Amino acid sequence: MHKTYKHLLLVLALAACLGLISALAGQIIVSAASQPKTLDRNLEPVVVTGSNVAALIDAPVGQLFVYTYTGASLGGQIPMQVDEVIAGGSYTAAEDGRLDSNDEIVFMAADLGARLPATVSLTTTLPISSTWYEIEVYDPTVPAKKAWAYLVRSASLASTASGDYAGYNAPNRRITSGQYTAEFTTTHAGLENLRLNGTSTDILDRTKLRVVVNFFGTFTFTEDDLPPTNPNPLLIKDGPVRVVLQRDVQQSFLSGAVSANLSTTYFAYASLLQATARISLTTGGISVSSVRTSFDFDSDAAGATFFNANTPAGVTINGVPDTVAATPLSGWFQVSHPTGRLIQITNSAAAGGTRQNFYRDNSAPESPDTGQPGSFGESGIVYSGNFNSNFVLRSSIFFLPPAGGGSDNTGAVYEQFFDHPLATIAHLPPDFPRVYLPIITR
Ligand SMILES: [Ca+2]
Ligand SMILES: [Ca+2]
Ligand SMILES: [Ca+2]
Ligand SMILES: [Ca+2]
Repeated sequence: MHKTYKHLLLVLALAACLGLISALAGQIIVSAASQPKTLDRNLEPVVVTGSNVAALIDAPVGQLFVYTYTGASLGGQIPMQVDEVIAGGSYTAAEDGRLDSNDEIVFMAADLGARLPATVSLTTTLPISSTWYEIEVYDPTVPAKKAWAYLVRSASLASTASGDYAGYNAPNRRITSGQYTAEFTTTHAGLENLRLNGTSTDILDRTKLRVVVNFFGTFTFTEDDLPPTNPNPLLIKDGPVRVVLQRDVQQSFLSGAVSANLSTTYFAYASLLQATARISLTTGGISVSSVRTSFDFDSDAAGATFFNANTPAGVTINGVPDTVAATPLSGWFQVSHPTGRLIQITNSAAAGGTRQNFYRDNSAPESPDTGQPGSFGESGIVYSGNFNSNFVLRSSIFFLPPAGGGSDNTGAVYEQFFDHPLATIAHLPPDFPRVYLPIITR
């Protein structure tokens, strides 16, 4: 065979071979299946810290966007926000505008999608940096349940996500979402005026506090003894995904012999209100015999059913006393009302001491009474014994639609969610065509 002809054959064979590889590669792109979304926890946020996505550290926060994949094509952006955190752990409206390790990228689990096939290149689809992350989200209680989102950086993209899940009206000190409104009142230090699922019925009298101190007699301090408007809740951020509020209250009693510092961070999401309270008590040797925190509902809550771990069949809130066991401590309670369901979960373990359930359904006033007379399904926790003077209390309230038949008692499910938040794994994925094209064309 002629040498040149042999050479030509070799080139043709090589070309055919390359063509075959390209065709195979093309086929893989077409046929690669995406993994469907199986995660079904839809009321919770996904929180990714800067340290989870280290390759994006120092990116201007306005250049970060989150996309999802529908299972057939790249979906749009989903609502997200970046909340900046300073070294001490406080949220701030003004750090440096750049992602650092403790800043938080937040979006909602309900908005997540399917897994992008490994063969789809985001960098050839979107005008983005070659550094982007696949965020895999899974339910730690059922790890096979997963969903995905894609965190990208771009100097040229604009935010196109629609949706604003929670807002804050500062003059009325009101948190508003489609699922609930709640107000920090000006009449006492706490919450009142709670309305569920867009209805006008206010089912909450107020949140209450009772501190019983022994000092040449027994004194009971209430939420009315705390400053109601000084300070006001400080709005840190009213973003599309969550409202971040901070409230720091300092108050002393008995001419300064007893003082309390209460620093609370609130996150208000569409169907979830989270609070983290740092509590510090200085008692100067004076005995604090008990502290009680509770939610007192009002007569408009009458007819609702109260559940907790000890009361699985429920009792009717109607101002007529019921038997609800004080022990063992239930980590949650649920109130089911025709306007919706509310489930509160509290992790009080860090308080130490003796903790018991408090429940009072009695239209007769207690002594001292605060707010509207009497108690309607008033429920909370009583702290006594040798509890700690410095501790962190974490709590969440889930707001659900009215019960739609079947078993209505779902508090234990949400306690599991509270105890096991959604987990994330951030992958820096190989960008498939960019990896393989150089091998083919070399
Ligand atoms: Ca920071
Ligand atoms: Ca920062
Ligand atoms: Ca009752
Ligand atoms: Ca009351």
